[in-house]
Amino acid sequence: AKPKRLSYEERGALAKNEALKRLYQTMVEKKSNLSVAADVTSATELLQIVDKVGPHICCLKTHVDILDTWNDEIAASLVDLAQKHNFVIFEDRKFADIGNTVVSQYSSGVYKISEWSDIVNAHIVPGPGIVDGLKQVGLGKKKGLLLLAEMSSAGTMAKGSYTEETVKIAEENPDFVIGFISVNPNSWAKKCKDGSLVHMTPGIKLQRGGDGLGQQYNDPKSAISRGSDILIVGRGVYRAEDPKLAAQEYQKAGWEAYLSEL
Ligand code: 5IU
Repeated sequence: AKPKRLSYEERGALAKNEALKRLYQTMVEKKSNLSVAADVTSATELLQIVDKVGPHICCLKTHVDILDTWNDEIAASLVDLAQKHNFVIFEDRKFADIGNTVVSQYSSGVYKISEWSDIVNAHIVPGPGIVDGLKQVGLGKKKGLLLLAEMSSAGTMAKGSYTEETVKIAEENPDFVIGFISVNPNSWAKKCKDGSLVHMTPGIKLQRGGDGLGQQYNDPKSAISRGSDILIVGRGVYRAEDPKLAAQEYQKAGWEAYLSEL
């Protein structure tokens, strides 16, 4: 039999980062390990969808650079919705530059991501300096960083020793790195001694398959059994006829899969 997993409560108690503690707490309070990727291009539609799915998610994943418009008011509305429905905001920015550049990309520009998002993510292609740069901006603001250990797309080069290197960098930065973007963490994360680190997994859909552009879908139950903690669902929710109902369905599927692992 598979060894039992630590509960989200237990993981939260081990967490060394404020944003990570908050994330686990939200999951427990709402009985949700669902993150919705609301990848619509209309800012108005984004706010409408988030208000509908808000009660069912622990985390909202955004791609702010696909929106047709952006201003401080939209940022404030997202933060209001996060408070209203109790979820954290993860901007899927995938930083990939040298430390000095990501400092500005994270804090400045049109989007000022560090002002409204709780979590961001980064590739480790540049080496650990990217974490140092992002940490300089985010640590004092109680933010957290996910490292891209794996990707869900076909032919991804994030595998093998590259994936394992993310564990090393994460464990060297326990105050700021809160976990990974993972697809099959049970196959590599045993080397990770820090049991608090979270695995968030994109490419989730109740109907498996792909999208013709490289995306590969896995269903909630098998993703959780492969070691995932949080399921990221985009089109499965926002393209559904009733996004609220779909979010509810994914919430239930993800939570039942989690309970069956304990
Ligand atoms: N996303 C992936 N795969 C990855 C990473 C991010 O799909 O490896 I890192 C993002 C892209 C999109 C969402 O915002 O997750 C998945 O959306 P769909 O469920 O619509 O495929």
